[in-house]
Amino acid sequence: MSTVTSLLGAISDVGRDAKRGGYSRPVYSAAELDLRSWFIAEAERRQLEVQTDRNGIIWAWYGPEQDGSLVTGSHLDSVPGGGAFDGPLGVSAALAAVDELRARGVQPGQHGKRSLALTVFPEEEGSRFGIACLGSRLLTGAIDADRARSLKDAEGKSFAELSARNGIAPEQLGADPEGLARIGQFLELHVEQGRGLIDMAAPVAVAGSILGHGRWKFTISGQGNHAGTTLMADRADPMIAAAQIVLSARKVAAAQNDARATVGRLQPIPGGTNVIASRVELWLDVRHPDDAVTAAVVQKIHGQAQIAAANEGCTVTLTEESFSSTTGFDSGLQAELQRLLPGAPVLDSGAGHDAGILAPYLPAGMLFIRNPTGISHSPEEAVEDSDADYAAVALADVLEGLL
Ligand code: HGY
Ligand code: MN
Ligand code: MN
Repeated sequence: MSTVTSLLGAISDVGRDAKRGGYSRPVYSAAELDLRSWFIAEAERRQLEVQTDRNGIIWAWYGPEQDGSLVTGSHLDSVPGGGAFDGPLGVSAALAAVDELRARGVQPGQHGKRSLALTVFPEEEGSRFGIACLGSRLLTGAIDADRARSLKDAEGKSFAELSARNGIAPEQLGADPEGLARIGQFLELHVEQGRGLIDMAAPVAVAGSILGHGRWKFTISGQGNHAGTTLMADRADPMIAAAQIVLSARKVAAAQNDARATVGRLQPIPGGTNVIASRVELWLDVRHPDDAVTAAVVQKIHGQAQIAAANEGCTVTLTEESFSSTTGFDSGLQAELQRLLPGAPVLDSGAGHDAGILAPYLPAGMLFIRNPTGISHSPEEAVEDSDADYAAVALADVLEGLL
């Protein structure tokens, strides 16, 4: 069994979700903290110098900590009911690549070579505090630190509180130019979250770009009431407007080439079987290569939501929670990756990644590893052992070539 499959095997029971299937590993949950400890132990076993920075990003140094280093990593948090590979594959492949480099006698930080650092970014999925790639946004200053501190999870706990509980001083959260200067180039290896590599019959691809994407929250307010004593004509039921928003998201996006719109999360309040909801909160994820089209899609859905709410005697508000423009990766680094991985196709990503947040600040790139189901953010996400083995070798080849 390869190092990658044995590393992933060692964490295969951490954060299993019996209700949803797959894994639920929200940032700073017991499961994600276990994964952090696992990573730190594996890094220390490899004599890497480990530290957690003021934004909760874990750095494991192979060679002296220095500016302009080569950095590779991913994340360990998951979506609710997610797969085993989204995040942990990149982290495990990075650990296995360290073994590979050592076996090849490659010594980062010596003989004129740059140092190598492995990183784990917190809250990449934004599943607990709502903002995707929160850790890399904090590092780069792409999110206001006060806004980050005040983000709340479903139980009303703030990111500041959870950070403090895990040894991260809330007042220290925020842009970290010294940390950013440590990264000369960033490379993230990630499971492919679609069917591209299946259709191309290739084990690895080099990333070309990341599709622009954002998250918007709709709050529909009506009149909470009794399901039995309230006649149909007397209702202002926010669930009715919410249902029409879900349908309009599908209709509007389906009519717009290349657009994607999803409502994956909808919360009636109070949420009783025999209760007409007083309020419904739902979250819309919209993606398109052209940011102006994304905005137009959201606006159209919002317009239809206002009509649906008015027809039901309800009101609706819309808040943008996060947005990332379509991001092209550094062409020079992309060319290097293609040179070091002859024959690897270039694949654009419909999924967001920390590498995409870093890309406007420094040369960043990604490698995608084949997923035979083409399914992700679901327990059916998969990577064949042979491709997992190959991931470590491909990453080591690229790191050796870039060092
Ligand atoms: O949502 C995304 O695109 C990524 O998986 N965080
Ligand atoms: Mn991911
Ligand atoms: Mn993901």
